[in-house]
Amino acid sequence: MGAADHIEPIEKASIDEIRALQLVRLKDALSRAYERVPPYKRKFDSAGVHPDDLRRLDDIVKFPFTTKDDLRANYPFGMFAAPMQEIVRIHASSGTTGKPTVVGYTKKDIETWAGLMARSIRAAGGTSRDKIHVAYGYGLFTGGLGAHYGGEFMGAAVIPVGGGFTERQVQLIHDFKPDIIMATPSYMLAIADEFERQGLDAANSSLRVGIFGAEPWSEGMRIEIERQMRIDALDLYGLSEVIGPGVAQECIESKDGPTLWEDHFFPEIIDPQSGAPLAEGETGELVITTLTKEGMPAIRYRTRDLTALLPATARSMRRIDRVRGRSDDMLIIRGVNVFPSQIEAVLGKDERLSPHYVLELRRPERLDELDVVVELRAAFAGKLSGAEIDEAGRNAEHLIKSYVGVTAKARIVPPGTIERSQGKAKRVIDFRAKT
Ligand code: DLL
Repeated sequence: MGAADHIEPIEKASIDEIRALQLVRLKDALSRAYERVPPYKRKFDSAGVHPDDLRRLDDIVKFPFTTKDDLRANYPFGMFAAPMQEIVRIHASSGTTGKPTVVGYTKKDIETWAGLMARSIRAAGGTSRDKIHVAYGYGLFTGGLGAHYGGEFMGAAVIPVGGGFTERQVQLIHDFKPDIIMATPSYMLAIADEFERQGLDAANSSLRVGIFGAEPWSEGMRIEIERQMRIDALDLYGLSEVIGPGVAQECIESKDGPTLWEDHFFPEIIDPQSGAPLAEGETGELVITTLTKEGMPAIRYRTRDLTALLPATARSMRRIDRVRGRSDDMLIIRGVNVFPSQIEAVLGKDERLSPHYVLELRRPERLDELDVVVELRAAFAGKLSGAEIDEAGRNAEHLIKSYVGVTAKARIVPPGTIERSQGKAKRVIDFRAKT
């Protein structure tokens, strides 16, 4: 094993050492933002705070939050803290509405990111001897290039396939025999189905590990992917505004939620309504401050992702709970808060139902109606009578009512009916008239 295959000392450092490093870096990050990014200076000044007011890590709460709206208001480059001459890469994430959010990286940022992605791949069980099939999209999206640079940084052989062309994905896995695959979890399922369609046994592929993220996925989906592909499936978290993938990664030895790389990111959990800090273990909105980013630091960036901070296990750094969804993905159906991933989790309890589903929302009169459209699992196709399929539908409705608390109508459809995603899956189709 080469040096690149070993855990970095900081991953196992004492808590005191990590907190001391965070404090030094946080002071730097605040000063950099204040001195170089006019929108940060304005926000700090109007909140009456100065970077010197941070003496302890807890003092972070005195500083104002940053939101996606701040990034949009300063589109495209107004939040950059380095002159364009020092910027070597620009990424952007397309929002569902309005302008994309733009992020810039210096040379050092790209190295930091590659190092963090290498660390993440290693935490998932990867080594420099591995071949890594990257099926995340390349381009403005951070998934493909983030995975790519991380894999190369650690000395693995990267196969930059990108998203889409599912038939070819299977052919390349079959011929090149990669050890690791990196994709969105929903796209992994589409690839698994394609193996079957081509008459190939997915469980006997060369793959050993899958590193999945960029969208919420459930424990049931993990079991499904691990069973179909016979691999270890690990959770990778990140967002472009903060760096991209590689903010947090689940460790293969514990498989208990992503470890957040605290030497580069300072996490907080807040109540999404009041903004008040929440204690470890409580679920709320994840807020991240970048500790080392040069090109575009993020100070108390509100991710909108709902999760909890959990105690350290496989490393010295804290973990986050599986991100179940974003506050803006939450559906309110007749007053009940519902995340698509909750529905996904309960559908997984019926072996007749596949993990391919979509939620349809309608408002025929005054009340919202939720239709859960879910595919029958291929193994049951053609084997169940109409009455048995009806029964599976009623069971899905019952599970949703008892576990999620909403009344839904389930529609069981044949395998292959629901459009497959090649990146982030679209789980909700909203037919309600916009008012
Ligand atoms: O999705 C970065 C990424 C690429 C992460 C590849 C992991 C793997 P964005 O396009 O900016 O960046 O979207 C970020 O995706 O705020 C979450 O809502 C969601 N997300 C990312 N990873 C996970 C995950 C990339 N593991 C947004 N579980 C984030 C749940 C995730 N949601």
